[in-house]
Amino acid sequence: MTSRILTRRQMLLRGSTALGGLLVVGCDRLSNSPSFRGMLDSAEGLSYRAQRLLVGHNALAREFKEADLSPVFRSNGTSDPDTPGYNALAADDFRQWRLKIDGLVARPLELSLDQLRAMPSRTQITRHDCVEGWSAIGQWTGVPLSTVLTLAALSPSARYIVFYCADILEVGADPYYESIDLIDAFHPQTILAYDLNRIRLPVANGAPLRLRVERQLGYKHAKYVMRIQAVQDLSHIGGGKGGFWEDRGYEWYAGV
Ligand SMILES: Nc1nc2c(c(=O)[nH]1)N[C@H]1C(S)=C(S)[C@@H](COP(=O)(O)O)O[C@H]1N2
Ligand SMILES: [Mo]
Repeated sequence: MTSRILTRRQMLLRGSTALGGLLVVGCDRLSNSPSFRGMLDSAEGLSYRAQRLLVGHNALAREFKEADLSPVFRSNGTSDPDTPGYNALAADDFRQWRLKIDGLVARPLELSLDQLRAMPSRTQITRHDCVEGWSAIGQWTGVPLSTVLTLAALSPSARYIVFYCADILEVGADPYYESIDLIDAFHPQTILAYDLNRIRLPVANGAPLRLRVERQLGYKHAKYVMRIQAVQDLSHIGGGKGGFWEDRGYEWYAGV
């Protein structure tokens, strides 16, 4: 388990003090954005505001010990995207897979799994809470999302991070997608995970890469992530509510 202090120290060692600056700027920008203000004034904004007030921007989700690990980490939602494109990538152990990072960034990126694995990693044992009423404790290893976003150099106008997935959950629908704000995007426990319980992420749990955003409910944790896009607002993406389930009525900010 990497402590927050160690993460900070690692950042300093790497001389990426720009990251801290980016975070502060991100929060300032966010609170001045008209769409963000609008959301805060809505009913949903009430729980978002309460959560942010009570928990604070950088409060950590609880971390557990190895002894607490669930014997099995079940799969939910899509357990295999099973599209021709995904199957071809999986057949080759995702060697041809590339994570695209684009949108409001100065430096669009395409990263292989090996490149992601070569970056500084974070490991955390956390509890996953699904809105359907089950929980599981798992150990996740991956790259902090902040590292990837810093590499891509977010533009000043970026306010949300969108995750596009490989799976289609409903016939005729767009692929699964999700989004988070910059506060969660730069939170130390928000990682792009490639290992679960010390082994490569199984297809059932989102291979080759899935989001962990530990202070929110299960449906925010996008599996099978193919592309990450920085945007200014969410209204033109999918059904306009910021996620596959949000477009079907779930809350966008799903605090645990
Ligand atoms: N791409 C994608 N991501 C997804 C889903 C999905 O169906 N497709 N289901 C969500 C829901 S509701 C939950 S609870 C978790 C389940 O993660 P698991 O399969 O590792 O248990 O993934 C979330 N992310
Ligand atoms: Mo879920």
